[in-house]
Amino acid sequence: MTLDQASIAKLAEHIENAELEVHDITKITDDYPEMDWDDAYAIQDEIRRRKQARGARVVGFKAGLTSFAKMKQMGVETPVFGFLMDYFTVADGGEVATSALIHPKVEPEIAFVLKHPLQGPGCHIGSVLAATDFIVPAIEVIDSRYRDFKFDLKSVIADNCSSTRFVIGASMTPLAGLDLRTLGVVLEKNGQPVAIGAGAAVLNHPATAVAELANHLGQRGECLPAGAVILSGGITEAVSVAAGDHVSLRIQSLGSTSLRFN
Ligand code: OOG
Ligand code: MG
Repeated sequence: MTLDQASIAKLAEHIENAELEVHDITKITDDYPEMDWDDAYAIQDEIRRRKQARGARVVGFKAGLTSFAKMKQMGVETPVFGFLMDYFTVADGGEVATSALIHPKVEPEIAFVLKHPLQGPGCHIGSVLAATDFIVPAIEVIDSRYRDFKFDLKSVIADNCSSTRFVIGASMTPLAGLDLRTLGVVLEKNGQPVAIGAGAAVLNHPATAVAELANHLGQRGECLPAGAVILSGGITEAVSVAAGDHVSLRIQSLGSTSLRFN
């Protein structure tokens, strides 16, 4: 850690205000170039604490920057981890108000729901497969608070990895008999396919991203709880959206989900 508690609290407030007041900010490493990974996650934790103090609940966790397409798009090379709050949830087929967002993008993901909690360190793909109850298709809406969606890893971690909304499909698919690596993924905007991929794009198998997330949480004395939504990371690059857009995701064998931006 290089930052004191007062600076962490100040930066958390600064970033969270950008979310709540819907305006962009310059990346925080411009002003705090010496900050380290622990500082970045401490700021993210403080944003989570602020939301919980206002009565919001954590409903899930996410891994991000887990596919080569996303790493290339954002110019980074390591996964990052964040949390999902109750008010990020959009009903399947529901609406998202663009007036509450800065410059939203959507990305196709496979979401996991566990039947047993996963406690790292030491989780691997097998632990994740054994603990998984079912998987569902998910569209994550991301909205970096940083100007022009430009950031480095420490800045994006502090900003809870650009998290803002997500929708999941309503059919629960068990893993038995599925090879997640070869599941085809088609994201459509206004009826046109805009991003196409397969599960293997995420670290060769999306369950690997969930294992890394559990190990990350484990280092911090937390676990991945049963029943929570776990986003394993964008399979393709993220696609910009605007008011009026309808976005739908179809994943082979998993069904579909959609949302509309108003
Ligand atoms: C960071 C969030 C990345 C994913 O699935 O890769 C993410 C960003 O690209 O703004 O959620
Ligand atoms: Mg994502």
